[in-house]
Amino acid sequence: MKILPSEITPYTNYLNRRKFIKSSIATSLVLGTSTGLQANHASNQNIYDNQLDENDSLNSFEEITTYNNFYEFGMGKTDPAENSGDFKPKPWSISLEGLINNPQVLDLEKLLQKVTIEDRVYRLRCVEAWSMVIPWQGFPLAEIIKIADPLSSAKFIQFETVFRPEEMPGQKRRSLPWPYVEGLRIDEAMHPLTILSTGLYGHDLLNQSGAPLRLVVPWKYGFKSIKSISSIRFVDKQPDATWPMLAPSEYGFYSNVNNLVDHPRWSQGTERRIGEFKRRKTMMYNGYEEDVSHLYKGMDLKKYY
Ligand SMILES: Nc1nc2c(c(=O)[nH]1)N[C@H]1C(S)=C(S)[C@@H](COP(=O)(O)O)O[C@H]1N2
Ligand SMILES: [Mo]
Repeated sequence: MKILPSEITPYTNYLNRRKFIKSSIATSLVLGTSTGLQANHASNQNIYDNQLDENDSLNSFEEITTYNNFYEFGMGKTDPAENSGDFKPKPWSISLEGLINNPQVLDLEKLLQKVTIEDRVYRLRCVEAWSMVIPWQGFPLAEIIKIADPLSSAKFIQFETVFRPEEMPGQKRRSLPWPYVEGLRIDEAMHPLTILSTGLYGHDLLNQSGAPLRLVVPWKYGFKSIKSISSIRFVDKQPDATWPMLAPSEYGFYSNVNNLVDHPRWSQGTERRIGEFKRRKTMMYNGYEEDVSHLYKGMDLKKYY
């Protein structure tokens, strides 16, 4: 696949281009590519972007797919792009487990025929204080929760990444306890901003971005957005999550973007947008305060970081 250098697309151009290609069904934003992998991306016309503004230029496909965190492929930012060539995201299944009425193993291809893939342009803010703006394709996590049909005792969801050391060279080392796990409270998981992503820029996710299915929770630090998900388990207690387990004083379960609560070793007040030189001020809840602050009403955000 070839990506043109002209893909540092300003946000407004992206919108105009979207209008321009409105009539096409399988939309590819990367003009001139047709990999046949895009059948799932018959996106609907509503781009969810209401919290972005004209200062939010899209990061390029190149930036989004060469500067990554995905420790299963190594700890450096370019490792995921360089070391993920052997990973096989097809075929894929996701098991639904735990406190639900419909435990089952979902075939991803079949699941994607049942859901509507939408465009969601979101900011992604890493706990390391860099950020990007990414045009995702995906569907609300709530869709899978409906299929699972949780019992009333299910209060949290735990996600797990696949464990395949033969395909994921980083898993041969103990840089993290494998498999990578993450969790959400069930109301956070049901929130309409929370999506499972299958692609970006109209392309299926590349391996380094979490193919074939990864979580995106735009108001939380990046490590919540767990990649290459193989199971979704409904539980009654707050589940383990990889980074909070490793270093609980540095990474909390909630990990909401909060410019007022610093990481013990650095400030969370500003961030570096990839591709920019000058630092930006970090916004509360990454700019999604209007949408999500009600979820945390009355909670001490210094305690529940
Ligand atoms: N399975 C898994 N998921 C993961 C990670 C990881 O190491 N393994 N890294 C997380 C971190 S720290 C961030 S910031 C985001 C980065 O997503 P991106 O590479 O698509 O920008 O993925 C998250 N999801
Ligand atoms: Mo991160």
